[in-house]
Amino acid sequence: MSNLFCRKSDLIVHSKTPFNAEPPLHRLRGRLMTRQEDFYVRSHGNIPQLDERTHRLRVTGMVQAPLDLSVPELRARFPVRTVTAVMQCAGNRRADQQQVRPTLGDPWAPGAIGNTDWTGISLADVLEAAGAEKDAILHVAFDACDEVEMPKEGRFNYGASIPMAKAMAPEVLLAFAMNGEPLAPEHGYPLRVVVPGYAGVRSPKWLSTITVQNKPSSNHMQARDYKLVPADVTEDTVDWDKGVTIYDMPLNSAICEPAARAVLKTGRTTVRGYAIATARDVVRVDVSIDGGRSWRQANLEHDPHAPWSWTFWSADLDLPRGDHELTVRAWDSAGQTQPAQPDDTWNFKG
Ligand SMILES: Nc1nc2c(c(=O)[nH]1)N[C@H]1C(S)=C(S)[C@@H](COP(=O)(O)O)O[C@H]1N2
Ligand SMILES: [Mo]
Repeated sequence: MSNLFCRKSDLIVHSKTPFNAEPPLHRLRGRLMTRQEDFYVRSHGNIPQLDERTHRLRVTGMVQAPLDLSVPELRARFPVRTVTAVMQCAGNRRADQQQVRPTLGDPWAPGAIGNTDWTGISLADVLEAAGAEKDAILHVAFDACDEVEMPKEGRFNYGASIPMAKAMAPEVLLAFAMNGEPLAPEHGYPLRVVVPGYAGVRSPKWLSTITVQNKPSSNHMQARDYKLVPADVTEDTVDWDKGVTIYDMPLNSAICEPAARAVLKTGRTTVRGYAIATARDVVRVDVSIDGGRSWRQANLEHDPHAPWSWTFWSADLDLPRGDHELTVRAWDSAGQTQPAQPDDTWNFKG
């Protein structure tokens, strides 16, 4: 663990056990490809210390030929590929919702997100080799090595699932490297799932088992958490079976610079941030200096070869003397934009 605190010493730590931390926003916005040491960490349990030579991945369930392979065996047997993609926690920017009303969960600023080159093998290739049934109504469940402990549920291994249609998509990886470096222990060494476009919760780290099955994972993370509920539902009244499972993440954008409540010189200021539209493209970003009464367009920076990557935006603004409320909103390629008021998306889970 001491190595972890050295590597991640520059992050804003929300909790030490389990370890949850995010980078300062100016560093996050400093590079299109987030460095591993700047990459947020979201963990629900311990950080297992595993060895890629002894760690095994099992593929089971509705498959003709179950597999049991080490990471070197996976690497040798399947084509290795790299996908540039954002990983984002479903709780990213929760601190903004908490300004509306309190919620459960850590107060993530806009730093629970990162963009990197993930290198690994396609989940689709592994499912193919196992002779998996591929009906679109099926689900692919993942189990991990870390142990989560909760007051009511007790101790259990982290797990989640994704629908078969997404599992067969070429961008979904079993990854062993970030930006060409082996995964750090806190990011899932030696093997993790990466589901571009989906909330981070569906991308288990320290992957041990893949199960093809006819229903979503029954793991707490899938069945009793990470679901979208309306604003009138509370911790006491929530019916998790009625919540909508968070898979694809919504359109989002954030201001990284200047920092909130910054005191600036009068005159020209460059405002910078990121925007994401997951499966769609960000086509426009608007910035306002009067809390959303008037808008002007920002410049966009996006790698056209990396559809799962984020979009960086910037705008040079002339700020007269006085207080200014800076606001940003992104537009996606379907012409949709973000809600005008933070209250519109508030829920007790944040
Ligand atoms: N095994 C395991 N996988 C996990 C988690 C976890 O706690 N345990 N957290 C998930 C959540 S909620 C997120 S947002 C991402 C965070 O990945 P990172 O820590 O590499 O940034 O991992 C996901 N995969
Ligand atoms: Mo998350």
